[in-house]
Amino acid sequence: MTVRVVCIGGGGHAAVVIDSLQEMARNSGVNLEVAGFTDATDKALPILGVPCLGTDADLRSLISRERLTHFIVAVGSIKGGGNLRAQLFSLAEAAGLVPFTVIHPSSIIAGSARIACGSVVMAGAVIQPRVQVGQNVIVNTRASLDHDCCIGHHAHVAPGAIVLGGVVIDDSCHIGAGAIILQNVRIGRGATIAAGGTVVRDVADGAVVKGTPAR
Ligand code: JB2
Repeated sequence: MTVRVVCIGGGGHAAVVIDSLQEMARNSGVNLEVAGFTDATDKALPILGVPCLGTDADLRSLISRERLTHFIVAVGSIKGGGNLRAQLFSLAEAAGLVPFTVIHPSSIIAGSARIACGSVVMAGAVIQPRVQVGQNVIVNTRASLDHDCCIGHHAHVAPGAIVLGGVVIDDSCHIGAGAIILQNVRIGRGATIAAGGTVVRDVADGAVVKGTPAR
């Protein structure tokens, strides 16, 4: 079977997702084709040779016309508590597509870790034993998740973030670039940790914290 993936979104994050898909296609043995992407406008320029197929409203007709089988949400922004990424995930599933999981070949993932469908693990990321990653999560470039972490659906762990053992990150959180989350801390649903922050204690649902220690 040929996997024909459409990316939902056509900005900077989509470029990184498409590059990772192209690396997978070259290295994974999966019969994988990146068919194109949808964007807010159907006039977007190609990304890394991959064409804009239209807008999300075109998805149902694109499935038969482009023989699409799978999708990946390729909008990175989670402004508004992660709703856009969650909404796009539901929309593409409702159209009849299956979420595809993107694993860059240069990432390191322990055999006992579990990555749910529709998530992306970017170049250089490290995921240690017994970690659980939910659906539609971004584990971005060189982020690391140590043993026994649990990452909720639609969360984004930005480049270079370091999440120590036993941390729980609830749905739709944003862990900023270079942030450090100390072991066994719980980050509440929809919380944002600013880039470079160091989290030493639990963070409430929806809170925005920054600095060292983050507050
Ligand atoms: O509803 C939508 C929609 N809304 C915006 N459907 C679809 N299919 N696409 C949508 N978009 C598109 O997302 C915009 O037209 C635009 O092409 C793209 C957003 O691009 P931008 O480069 O502004 O952001 P991004 O989400 O791709 O990347 C952000 O997040 C990444 C994790 C940036 O902050 C990056 O620097 C960051 N690495």
